[in-house]
Amino acid sequence: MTDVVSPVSLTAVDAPGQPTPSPELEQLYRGFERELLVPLWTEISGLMPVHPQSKAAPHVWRWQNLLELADRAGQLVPVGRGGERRAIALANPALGGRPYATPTLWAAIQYLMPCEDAPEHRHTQNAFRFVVEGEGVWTVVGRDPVPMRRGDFLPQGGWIWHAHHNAADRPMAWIDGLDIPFQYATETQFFEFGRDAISEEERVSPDRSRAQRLWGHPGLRPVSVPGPQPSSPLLNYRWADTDAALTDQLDLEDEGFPGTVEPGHAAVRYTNPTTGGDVLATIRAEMHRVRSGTETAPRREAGSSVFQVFDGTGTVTVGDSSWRVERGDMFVVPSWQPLSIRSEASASDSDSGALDLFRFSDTPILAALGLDRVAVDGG
Ligand code: GTQ
Ligand code: FE2
Repeated sequence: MTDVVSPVSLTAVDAPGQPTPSPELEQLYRGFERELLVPLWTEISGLMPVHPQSKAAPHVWRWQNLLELADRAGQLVPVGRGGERRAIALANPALGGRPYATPTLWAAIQYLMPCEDAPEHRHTQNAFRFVVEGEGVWTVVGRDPVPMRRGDFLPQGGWIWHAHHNAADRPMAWIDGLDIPFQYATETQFFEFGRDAISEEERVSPDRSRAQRLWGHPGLRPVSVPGPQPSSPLLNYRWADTDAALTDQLDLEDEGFPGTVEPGHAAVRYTNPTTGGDVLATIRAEMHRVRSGTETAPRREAGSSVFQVFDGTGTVTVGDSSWRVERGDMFVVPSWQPLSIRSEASASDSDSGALDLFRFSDTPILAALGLDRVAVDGG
């Protein structure tokens, strides 16, 4: 028989809201410990803070460093059955060394060498890929080869078979987002290995996925497919469409028509065409464009986000941290920490000179439970 050790040690303290210390009170607290009981009055500020106090820290990861280490892993670490993916996770410095960008979200850089395959598997974790540079990889999702190119967003709902295949003669990197920490906390994960190799006909590299041909026409859905689906059946959202939507939003603003989040700040959200809601059941994904010279109003949201700079340069402030960021850099915004973005013009920027930011968050989980909240300073 092992003794159960009480995880908390209670000490009577003379403080506002606390009972007056006395030998009897100490006796009571030893009784609580013996019976594995914890009173609310000693714990309330930690358990029920007036607003979220995230354990996660704001942090930035530099794309050049991620890429260099991923490339070195490409030389040293094979991809195959068991390890499954050459994916390297962003570990938030305040989350105890766990491979978690935030308490709910996994973010990783994934890397495939020329002609390499990552084997097929499926899992309950919802996932997506986002491509900041390069092309040449096809992800085979449920046997549909889906091209991955700069600016493309590729959602992949839980329990769908997937494998990746680099058809090019160059390595390719991209980022993955998954709800791994959330499913770890809720203990809801299932995983299954698929085929060790994809078939020759899945190795073809069509310009458009079958999903895109069926679902990729704005405002139109195939009549044959009934009902709402929990995650998007459209497997790739192409940069050309996202870019056009943002450009139109800012042009409309110039013409005096509303549509931007705030002056000089356009944003679009990737949606599930069967519901009009979030693209994945647990992950929200958006693209933001901040005009050069614009600074966004500090904004707090319940729940956490991860960003990747897609284009341009700027300065990002999250709580007490502030960083100058450029293409590929990734950063974390913990729950309820204020975020503000300043876009800078720079000679190396693309035509618009704007700062484009890809963002993903755990908002759909919160929204389903009525826990989503936003506060805009000065708003
Ligand atoms: O590409 O299938 O970053 O299963 C983590 C888990 C990527 C993937 C990750 C995965 C994948
Ligand atoms: Fe996977």
